[in-house]
This record gives sequence, structure tokens and C-alpha cells, in this order.
Amino acid sequence: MLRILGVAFFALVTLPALTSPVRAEDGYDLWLRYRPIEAVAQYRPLATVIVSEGASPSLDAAKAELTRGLSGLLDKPVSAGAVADGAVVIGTPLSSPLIAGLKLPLNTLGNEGYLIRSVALNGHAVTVIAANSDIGVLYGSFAFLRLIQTRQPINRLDIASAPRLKLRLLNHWDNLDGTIERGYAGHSIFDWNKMPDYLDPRYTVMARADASVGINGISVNNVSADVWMLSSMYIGKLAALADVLRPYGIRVYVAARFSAPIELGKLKTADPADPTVQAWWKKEVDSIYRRIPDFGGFVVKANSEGQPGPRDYDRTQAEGANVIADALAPHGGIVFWRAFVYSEKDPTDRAKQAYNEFKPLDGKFRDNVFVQTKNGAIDFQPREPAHPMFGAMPKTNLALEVQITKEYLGQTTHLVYLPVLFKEILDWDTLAKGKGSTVAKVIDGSLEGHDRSAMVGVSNIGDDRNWTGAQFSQADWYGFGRLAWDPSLSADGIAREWLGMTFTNDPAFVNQVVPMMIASREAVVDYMTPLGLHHQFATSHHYGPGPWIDDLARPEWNPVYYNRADAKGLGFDRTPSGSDATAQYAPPLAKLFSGPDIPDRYLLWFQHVAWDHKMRSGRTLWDELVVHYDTGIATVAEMRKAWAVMKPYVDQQRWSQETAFLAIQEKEAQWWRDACIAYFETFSHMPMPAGHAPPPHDLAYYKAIYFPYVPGAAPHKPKDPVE
Ligand code: GCV
Repeated sequence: MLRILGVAFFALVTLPALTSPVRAEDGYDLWLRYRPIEAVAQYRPLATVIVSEGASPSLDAAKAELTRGLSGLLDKPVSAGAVADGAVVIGTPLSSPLIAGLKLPLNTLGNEGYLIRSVALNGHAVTVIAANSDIGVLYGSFAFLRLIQTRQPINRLDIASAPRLKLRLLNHWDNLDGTIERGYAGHSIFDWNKMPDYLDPRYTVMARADASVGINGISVNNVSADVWMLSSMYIGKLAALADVLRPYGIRVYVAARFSAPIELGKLKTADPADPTVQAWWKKEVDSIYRRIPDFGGFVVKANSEGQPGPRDYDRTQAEGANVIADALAPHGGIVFWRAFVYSEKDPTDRAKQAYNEFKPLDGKFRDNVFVQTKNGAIDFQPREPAHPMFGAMPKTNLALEVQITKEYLGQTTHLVYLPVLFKEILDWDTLAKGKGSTVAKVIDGSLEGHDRSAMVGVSNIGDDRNWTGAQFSQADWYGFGRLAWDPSLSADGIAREWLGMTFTNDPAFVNQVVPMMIASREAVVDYMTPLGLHHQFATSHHYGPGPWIDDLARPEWNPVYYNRADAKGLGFDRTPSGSDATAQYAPPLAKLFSGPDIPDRYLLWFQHVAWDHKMRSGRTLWDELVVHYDTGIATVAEMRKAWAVMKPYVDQQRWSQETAFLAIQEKEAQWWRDACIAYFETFSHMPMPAGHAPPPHDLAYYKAIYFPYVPGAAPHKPKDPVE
């Protein structure tokens, strides 16, 4: 057994207990593959027939999923029928007299929870999947299938589950022309040109996958929004899409452009205090609800990266959000107002700007507004301390926004299992109301007694055959949904489930691949931005390293702004002697981050540290930095080895693709390390620590690396080509 960073990789492999060769797969079926299980004989008597009284689109979806799933898993047709031994009886007390007669304790499950219980019914041993709503039944059906997919016993079940967060949303950053901002899995899945007349069957498959993990809303377009999305033409298309998603409990939302009253409404202003603007939003919203009665609401990116917003009229973020919220409120709609706001004019440390702008507005937002806050104060970096707004806005509904697409984490080919990152943030203790004031408790509403709760993930879905560009990126979509349902789940447990459903439950496989997935997150931190470094990415597309970049229009777009490398040392001084961003955290954290006890992982985020500073390990900062870069590469090398011996357990197609991707990851980890060291050594002037090789090329070589086209970046004119 190999150990890296305390993570065990099992090199001992037993051959899989397969009766037939592993069938080629392309990943299209995601974690809903429903391939026959090994022990069909044990499970078949426990799922013989599906009993469903009443009918509704969601109940029909549940029935269809159980039919598909059970028939596949048990390798025999399982269809609808009457109560018998082994029946799976689904429904609500309202739709099913059988369920009503059982008088099940459903009162704590809310509108989306479910109960799965083994009971006796009319003298037969059956499993009931019961809920207060049809969508709860659908969620329960997926959960029941998951039990079989992960080979759990199903003979004595008593499971009750309800989501801890009420709104669990994906934000698709899809442009209406089919490109995706920060999309690494092909083009947009939404084929707007053919809607509303043609609705690609993939929308239904996506809805099934979303529902299987409890995602209950999607916003369909890029937050840097195209105003056309609000036009009557596109709302008509959206209404057709909403009809497809509705049975799966998924509401549609739209990213709205703040200046829509001008561009679409032909008004002279979008000033939220202007009565004509208020009337315009009301009219627009009313007309949307006439066509989509359960429309979810809007996501708004305002006064951020060139987007229009209330500041253009000297109004606050709250005034901007509220005008839209007021239009939505009569219909039960929501505004997700993004806190990702930083100004091209404000010289304040970018990490402080959102807090500075939003904190004074605490209590000023309408109740149907969420302030949608990224996990960290900069921008979806491999590691960030939690955003200081969590815990600091007690009178505001805060939604956590994480990025499922891997803009800053190697994009398509790097295996980085994101639930580890998501958990780090959910479990982060803000200390806002004493110990245990975690981000999870902030966003589930329990810390401050809010009724509303939400978590949002920037989608990684595209029209690639395998949906997410890489097999392992499916785990990030899956894990996001599972954590939004229950933030207390472990990243390890989610990985086990997902691997079992997506590949095989063979312990020799799962026990080998789980540690590899868990280690992958720290690996990317190590080889890209160790010890609290951040935003060291190449310009615009963020693919590859660029720590030397210093010539972009805005200071905070330049990596040098964040690394602050100089002759003395490295890191951004955010202590009271620097930008004082530490003061935005609860006092004990502010003290920790400003002082000598700061954890290594956040060191260079908060402090400017001398090159020869003695670290906890006894090494100098310089040596420690190099060791981290090399540890990152070594971890990827171990991941490659671990995956290589998994060949017997995985079909050729998926195994080979991941094998190639891991090789790319290792090569690029090396590139990251070499380029960063080549740059930082021009300041440290220190020798490489013993046993660590210098970069094979000089800095000019790394600076010259240039990619004219990278997926996910905005269209642009590249530099002239070189021969
Ligand atoms: C949609 C980062 C990304 C942008 C993105 C922005 C945001 O800056 O690089 O592509 O824009 O975040 O979250 O609004």
C-alpha cells in the first residue's frame, strides 16, 4: 500500500469476479446505467412488481424509472401490477389509498422528502416508497434504486430523508449561440434554435440525472446575460423546456440582464427607483408566469465584469435586487442576486470588495432575494478560505455558489474530485455565533432561523457524449446534488456511491479509486497554487500558469496582484498591516489569519512571507513551496498508477480515456510547477532544495507558451500565429 499525504492507495489488486468481459461504454448513461447486478437471485424476490395508484407526470416518471432501473438491475422485466410479495408500492396518501391506509409518519418529510420502508401490506411483504408529494415519490424511487445500485440490503428498510436545502440549483453558463462560458464538455445542450418544436430527448435524460440527486432548478443561460433570453420568443422556447423538466421537479430560471428595461423595454433607464422601470419588470414577469406558471425566477449578475447594475444609477445592490424581487413576489418567484461584484475603479483589495458592498445592506433585501455568494472571495480557485460574507449577513438569505465546471482546476482533463472542495467550504466554521457556525448552517437557514435555503452549482454539462467532458467530472455533478440535499454527507461516501453506480461496486476497485479521488483535490492545490497562492492563471482562458502576468487592463486581473512576489518574499498581506481583509472574518479567525499560527494552507492568501521564513516543517518558505509543487505531481503520478491497474474492472473505452487524461494531467502538473518555480526563483534567488530538480527551461520558455483557442473562453482574436 502506498501512502501519499496520508492517503492510502492500494496497489494489491484482485481480479474482478466477472462472468463476461466488461462491455464498452461511453459514459452517456451516467450513474443511471442499471446494468445487471451480480446477486440477482437475492434481490429479485424483493422487487417483483411496481404498484402505483393514481397518475401524474411525476408519478409516471417514478414508475418509468423503477421499471427501467429494476428491469436492468435485476435482469428481468419488472412492470406495474397488483400487490404481491416483493411489490414496490409507491405513492402519496393523496394518490394512493394503499399508502394512505398505512398511516406512515410522513409529517416531518416536507414537500420533497420520502420514506422507504419494508412493511406488510394485505398479507404481503412489500417495500413502500411514500411521500407527501409526487416529486418526493420520484426522489424516493431514485434512492431505492441507488440502494440496489450500491448493493445495499433492501429487505428491512426504514429510511426517511428530506433535503436540508430547499433550493438546489444548477446555473448553466450557456450562451444562446450554443457556446458555454467556462464549458469544457462541448456545446450547450440547449438547442434553442429548434425549440419549441423539437425538444431533444437529452433534456429528459438530463432531468432524470438532476432529479436523481435532488436538483430542483436550473437557470438556463449565462449569468453574463443576453437580453434575448427575456424576449417573448425565448420565453416561448423556455416554456416548452419547462414542460419537459416539470415532471422531474425541476423549475426553470433565467439569468436576467439588469438593463433589460432599456434594451427590451425601450425605456430610457433601468434605474430601479424609476416607476416605469418597476412597471416594466412587473409586466415582464407577469407575462412570463402566464406562460410558465411555476417559473423559478432570475439570477442576476450586476455591476460585475462589465455587466450593468444598480450602481450605474447610484443605487444599492439591494435596491437593484428588490425591484425585480417585487415583481416576482406575487408569483412566488426568487431572485438570486450575485455577490460576485468588484469594481474596475475601486483600488481596495478585490477580496474585500463584495463584503464591503453587501455587509452594510444586511436586512435590506426582500425576503425572496438570495444573495448568491461564491465559496471564496476571489473566484473558484483550487483553494480559497470561505467567503467572509458567510456568517456576516445574519438578516439576509445567503446562497452558496460553487463551480462544478473546472475553470481553474485544469478544465477537462484534470481529475479533481470537487466534493472534497465543496465539503471544505460547507464544514468551514465561520464562528459567527460561536463554535459550530458552519457555512452549511448559514445556508440551510438554521444558524439565523431563515426559512429559505439554497445552494447553487455552476454546471459542467455540455453536449459531449459523456455529458461532462471527462468521466470523473460526472462525479462533481453527482456530488453537488447529493451535498445540496444533505451537506453532512461525506466526500468519501459520495465517491463510493458514484463509483459503484458508474463503474463497479467491486471493493478491489472502489477501495483503490476512492483514495485517488480524495487525494486529487489536494494534488491540484499543490501543483497549481500551494500554500494559499491564488489566481496564478494564464490570461482570459485560465488554462495553464501565468504567475508573471502584469500587463492586463485592471490590476486585479493580473496574477502578480495576487502573488506579490518580490525580493523579500511571497504572498498577499491581508493582515492589519496590509489590506486588513482578515478583519472581515470573526475575531478569532481574523487573529488566526493575521498571526503566526495561520494554517499553512492559507498562509500566502493572508500574509506576505519572507523567502527564508521557517515553516512548521522546519523548511524555508522557498523549499516548502517547491516540495508542495513536487508533491502535487507525485500524487498525480500515483493516481495514474492506481488507475492503470484498474483496467480489468473498467470497460476499455472509459478506462483508456481516463488513462490518457491522467497522463495529460501529470504533464501539465509538471508544467505548472516548472513555470511557477522558474518565475518565483527570479525573486527568491535561492537554490533548489536537495533532491528537487530545477525547471528544465528558462522563464522565457514558459512565458512564450501560448494557446490561441481554448474551450470555454469568450470569442477573441488570437495573436498572430508563429511558424
Ligand atoms: C460568467 C469568473 C469567470 C467568468 C464568469 C465570472 C462570474 O470571472 O472567469 O467567466 O463569468 O467568474 O462568475 O460571473
